[in-house]
Amino acid sequence: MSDKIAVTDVKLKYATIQEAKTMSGLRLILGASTVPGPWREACKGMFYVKGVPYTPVASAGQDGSQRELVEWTAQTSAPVAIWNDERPRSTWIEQLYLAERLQPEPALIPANADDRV
Ligand SMILES: N[C@@H](CCC(=O)N[C@@H](CS)C(=O)NCC(=O)O)C(=O)O
Repeated sequence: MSDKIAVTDVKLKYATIQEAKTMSGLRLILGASTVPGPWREACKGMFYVKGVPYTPVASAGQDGSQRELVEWTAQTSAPVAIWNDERPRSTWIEQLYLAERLQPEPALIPANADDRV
């Protein structure tokens, strides 16, 4: 086993942004990097615990740039969650509320506001 992480070690099969635009359901635009980014892993984790399936989508476009990401989501960060034809959600709080709406159980936001801090 090599002590280096290679691009081929990434196990997720990523759709392109072009392909993802023709799909329905949940698509998560993720940085297709071998290093596990905290925002990406947290976003994947939220939908994993909810049991909501998603299509991973590579944030870099066909030409390796962010052009297609910006055209679709009007910003440059990842992850971005897109549910059906709703607007792209590029911040963690929007992604959390989307996860809660799509699958309320198990709840990730405590019902009692005092328990949220
Ligand atoms: N937009 C996210 C933050 C995600 C974030 O900062 N992601 C990093 C990579 S893990 C990124 O895309 N940075 C590049 C950029 O913001 O243009 C949020 O507000 O929850």
